[in-house]
Amino acid sequence: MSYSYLFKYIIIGDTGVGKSCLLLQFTDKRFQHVHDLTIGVEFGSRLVAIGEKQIKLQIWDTAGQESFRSITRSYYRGAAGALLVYDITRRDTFEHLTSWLEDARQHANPNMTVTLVGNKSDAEASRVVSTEEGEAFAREHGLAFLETSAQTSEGVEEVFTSTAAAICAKIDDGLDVNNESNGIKPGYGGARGGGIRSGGGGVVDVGVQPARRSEGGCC
Ligand SMILES: Nc1nc2c(ncn2[C@@H]2O[C@H](COP(=O)(O)OP(=O)(O)OP(=O)(O)O)[C@@H](O)[C@H]2O)c(=O)[nH]1
Ligand SMILES: [Mg+2]
Repeated sequence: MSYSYLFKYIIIGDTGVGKSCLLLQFTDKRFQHVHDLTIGVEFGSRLVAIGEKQIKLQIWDTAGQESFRSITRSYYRGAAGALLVYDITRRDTFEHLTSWLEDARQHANPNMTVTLVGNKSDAEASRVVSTEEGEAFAREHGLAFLETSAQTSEGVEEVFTSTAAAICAKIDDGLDVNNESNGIKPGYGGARGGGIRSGGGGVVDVGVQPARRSEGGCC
């Protein structure tokens, strides 16, 4: 199947927040009840439509356990998008977000688009982090924000596609699609022109563009 661009994503956040389940729901529309601890890094991919363009998402699901942190860090480089996930039923996973952002700032491409994801929104009775707290953290750090449930699939499609839309907006603003360190590769069979300027760069805000701002443009 042809696509206009390939975007590389990473999913990061503490162990048990639901990173692998989010990926499984997005790629296979399934939910897994047991915590099958990720060892190192797993991988998935899927096409999404952004406007009239097909975008292939190549998604790296990292291990949240502290002991794998150095492996995880090596996957930041060359990622166009990151989903930074916490669990709305576990405050420690929310409190660790600044440390994850610090890692991203140190190891990722400065153009990387980061979306904050409050997962397990189905578990309302066990919620300890309010939606407002998530929104405030995202606002403070210039991130897009969504709550999701990998169990019911609520918000899952949107979190992946809105991040892709934000990356498309950066391409429209001149992000170099031929520089692989930006985590983007032109595909085949899709338009490579169509208003896209390449080689411009100029977006240097450490992955803090809101992910929901683009609905058209290049993609
Ligand atoms: N209720 C509920 N449980 C979830 C949700 N997402 C994941 N879980 C559960 O949370 C546990 C951990 O999910 P995983 O996706 O394996 O967590 P992870 O973030 O990949 O963990 P590591 O691989 O160790 O980093 C599992 O028991 C899942 O069934 C959700 O949206 N709602
Ligand atoms: Mg996992």
